Amino acid sequence: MEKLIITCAICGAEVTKENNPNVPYTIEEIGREAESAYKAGASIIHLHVRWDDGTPTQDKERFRLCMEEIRRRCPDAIIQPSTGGAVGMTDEERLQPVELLPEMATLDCGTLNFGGNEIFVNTETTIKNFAKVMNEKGIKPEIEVFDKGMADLAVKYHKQGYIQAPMHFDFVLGVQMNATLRDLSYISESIPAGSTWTAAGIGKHEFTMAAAAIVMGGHVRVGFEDNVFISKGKIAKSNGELVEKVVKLAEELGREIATPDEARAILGLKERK
Ligand code: KMH
Ligand code: ZN
Repeated sequence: MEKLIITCAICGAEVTKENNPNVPYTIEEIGREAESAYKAGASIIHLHVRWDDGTPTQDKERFRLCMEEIRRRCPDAIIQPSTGGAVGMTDEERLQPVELLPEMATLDCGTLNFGGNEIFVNTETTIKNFAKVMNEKGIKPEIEVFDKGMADLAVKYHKQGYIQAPMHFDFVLGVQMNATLRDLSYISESIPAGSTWTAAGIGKHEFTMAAAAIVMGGHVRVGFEDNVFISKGKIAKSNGELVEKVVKLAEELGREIATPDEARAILGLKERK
């Protein structure tokens, strides 16, 4: 089986210091959490940024400063900014970090309920425009999939020329689709051969979905964006602690961890200059 790529979603846009005091807001805190994940074995840092008071932002300059801080501490990590941002942001706001030409960025492939009155809107026009811009800039999309229909839409847009192969999917389980082995098997078998995928189990599902992905040949995402607990009722000290737990699972299950450059090769990213 190919080596395991661990992505760490260190911050997100929704989780707060009230949920876990170690959730990063400042540039220094973002750097600290990225470094903890990287040192533990994460090769990809999925990045949202905040203002110092915790408000989520897609501000390009804030992203630039956070990415510089991450590169200083984790020189070869793959930085993957979010273009999802937070619910209610405009497309223009959300797209700002792609101007910094990261190696990857997220591409959310459908609209979904996001709890309460919140709807995370991704129309066909939005998705195709984001895909086109990323393609023009040579940025590999990580296709964010919250249910099976979104995977189908991504394949349709691929066939229409908007998303290039090999496609890389992130299956987010526990927001809209259930976090079960049946769901993960069904969705991971529904994508084109030659694609890669990672599983992000939300909340209490983080480590069960991680274990499943490890044995199924997928990759794993963990991090405060998805879950703030290291075990039932116990707050994680850092994102690194969550990554360490995945590394231990992978060791037990006989799967080696990919370095960032090995992750680049698996994902078909260009080599670092
Ligand atoms: N915060 C969500 C509204 C992404 O990073 O692309 C969107 C999200 C997905 O987190
Ligand atoms: Zn995100």
